Amino acid sequence: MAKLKLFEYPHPILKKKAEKVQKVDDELRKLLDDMLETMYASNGCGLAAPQIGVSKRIVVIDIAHEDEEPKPLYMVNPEIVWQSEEKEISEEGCLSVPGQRAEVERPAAVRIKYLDYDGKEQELEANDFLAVAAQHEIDHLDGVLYIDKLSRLKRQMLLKKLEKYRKEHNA
Ligand code: GNR
Ligand code: NI
Repeated sequence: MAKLKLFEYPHPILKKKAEKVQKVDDELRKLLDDMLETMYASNGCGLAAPQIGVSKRIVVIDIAHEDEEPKPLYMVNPEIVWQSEEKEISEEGCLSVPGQRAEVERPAAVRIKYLDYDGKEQELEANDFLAVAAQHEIDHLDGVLYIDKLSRLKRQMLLKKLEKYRKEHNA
C-alpha cells in the first residue's frame, strides 16, 4: 500500500465531476487500498478519489472510533437513492480544507446504492455521522465541497482563516 498526496482547495480537480467506474478489478482495488491507507494516515474518516488527484467515482469511509476495530467501507459509483425529509446540522471538516470546520445542514438519513470491494451491488441506509460522511464524500465526486454549502459571508471568513492557517503551518 502507499500513502498518496492530498489535493487541497482550490485545486481544480476538486471542482470536476468524477467519472463512473466501468469495472471493479485488481487495479481499482489497489487504488481503494491506497486511499484507505492515505485516509488513516491523515486521521480522516472518509476520502474521495478526487482528493488524491483521481477523477473516479470511488470513496472510502471508516467511522469507527480509534479504540474500536477498523471498519472500512469501500464504495464504487455510490448513488443516493433516497434521502429523508428531516434535516440535521453537524460540524464538518475536510482534508482538502485543512484546519477548518463549519456547520452544514444535510438530510439526516440517506439510502445509498454502490458497488463494494468485490464489485457486488450493495444498498445501505446511513444515519447519524455515517449519513454525514457519506454525503460529504459523494459531494466530492460531483465537485462539491462543504464550504460551497455555506453562506457567502461564512465561506469568505473560513477562506480567510484557511489562508492564515496555511501561513502558520507551511513556513
Ligand atoms: O475526516 C473527515 N472528517 C469529517 C468530519 C465531519 C464531516 C465530514 C468529514 S469527512 C473528512 C475527511 C474528508 O475530507 N473527506 O472527504
Ligand atoms: Ni472532504
